[in-house]
Amino acid sequence: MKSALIFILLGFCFTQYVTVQAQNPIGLKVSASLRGLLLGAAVVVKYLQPNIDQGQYNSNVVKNYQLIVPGYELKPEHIWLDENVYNFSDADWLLGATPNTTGWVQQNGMQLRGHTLVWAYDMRIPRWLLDREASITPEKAKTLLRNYIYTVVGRYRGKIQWWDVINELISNYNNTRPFYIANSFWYRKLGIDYVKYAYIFAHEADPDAKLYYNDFGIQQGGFKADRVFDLIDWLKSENVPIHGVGIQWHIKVSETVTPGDAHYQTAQRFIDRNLDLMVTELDISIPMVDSHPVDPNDIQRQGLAYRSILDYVLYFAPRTPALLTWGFTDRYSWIPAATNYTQGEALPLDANYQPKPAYWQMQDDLARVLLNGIYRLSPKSQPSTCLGIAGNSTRSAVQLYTGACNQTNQQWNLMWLGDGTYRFSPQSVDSSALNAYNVTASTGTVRIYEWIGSFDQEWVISCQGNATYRIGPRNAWQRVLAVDQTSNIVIMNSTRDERQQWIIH
Ligand code: 9MR
Repeated sequence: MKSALIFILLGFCFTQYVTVQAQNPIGLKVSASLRGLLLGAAVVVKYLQPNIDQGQYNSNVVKNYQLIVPGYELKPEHIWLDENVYNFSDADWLLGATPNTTGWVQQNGMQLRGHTLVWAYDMRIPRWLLDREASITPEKAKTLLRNYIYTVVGRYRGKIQWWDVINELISNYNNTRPFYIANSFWYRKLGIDYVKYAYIFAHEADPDAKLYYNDFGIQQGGFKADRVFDLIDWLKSENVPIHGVGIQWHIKVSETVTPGDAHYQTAQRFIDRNLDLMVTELDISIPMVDSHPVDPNDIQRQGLAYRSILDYVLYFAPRTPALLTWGFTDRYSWIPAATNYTQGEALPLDANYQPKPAYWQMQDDLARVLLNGIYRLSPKSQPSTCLGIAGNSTRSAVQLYTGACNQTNQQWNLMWLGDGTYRFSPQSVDSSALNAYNVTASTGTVRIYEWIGSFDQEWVISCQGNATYRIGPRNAWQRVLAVDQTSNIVIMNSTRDERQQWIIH
């Protein structure tokens, strides 16, 4: 029985072997928020209107996400109609037109990611600007860029927490320009320095906004990613304000992601440069024929792929504040048309808004990672020890024991609380529960305390992708249960050290 249980538990952690059954779709955002993760999706503003698909588009956004990115409505091609002429109607509907007014975003408790101030391709630069190219001096071009960024970022100052300042700058082809950037109006007028100017202007317009560089095809490292690293190193050496990188993640179902692989290494390289990292445009395409998957098993594989990317995001917390998919329902996705209908069904909800395995896998990964039962908890750094309590009182201290851990004070009754958190009660004093103290102090402590259902007694468990788990207090998600250098049990900031990884067995 016990070994069967362990097998199941390891299965939950080694995602390749898991098939998750349909459950109650509690909504992804509840469980994501407990982990401090913002789950988001690209939306089309006009579909948020209540009459579209009987309100299903709108209600599914509200139920599952805390963050949206307008797929089109904040781009220069949509907003910038002429010099000093702007179309803010959609953006105002989302955010409110003036500092004191709100829009759909605030009214629904959402946050918004701005995409994008500059898209480096001529195809995405307003036509009127290209038409006047011959008569625009470099100085005038710089003024135009400044005015645009000041106007757009300034209008929504304090309402847009993250901006893609530059999107898709690095060309996929060799060329003679610095960092192999794409040719564009801005490059022809201002050279590579326009990139610097864009970040500086955005920072001046909203000093609190986090400024991102966003691109595709860089998640696994390689030539293009190396050029992005070069670009970032240059920007940093010039003291340009850049805070994060958006990796788009438009991938095929055949791309697998496992801890330690090139995807993880690439993420670490960004984080080593003191940048935040977001998955900004995830979709996972399935090969299609006649509007059906070529291989029906791909729908399950896609679920596991979604889960593995969520694992990767959770692994790098708190440097990974958000994961966004590019759309959320197969009803509206750019993939079929962009691939001549050879790829499709790339998102977590199907064309009728029904959850797919991708949805269940994410919900399962975010919410319920372990079954109720009696467990031992061993830190990975000291696997032959286990967590136990030092006395029989309901307020006993917690410490590590060495040995087989067969005593009831060395085993924990793990209970799912139904909302993404768990209670840990020592078997010997089952009326009490593991309780965190001073969770926000530099070092918090733990002991057991009578179970009263307070947030200090509720714990979020995340799989670390290698059969170990991170255990964090509900009310301080960026902090974790850990063993310190002198083997005390403490609460500290997450570093992913082995002292913070728990084998739950
Ligand atoms: O999905 C977007 C589509 O509606 C727009 O017409 C198009 C051009 O603005 O952009 C699409 O979104 C792209 C995103 O802005 C950047 N990465 C690739 C996305 C898919 O093409």
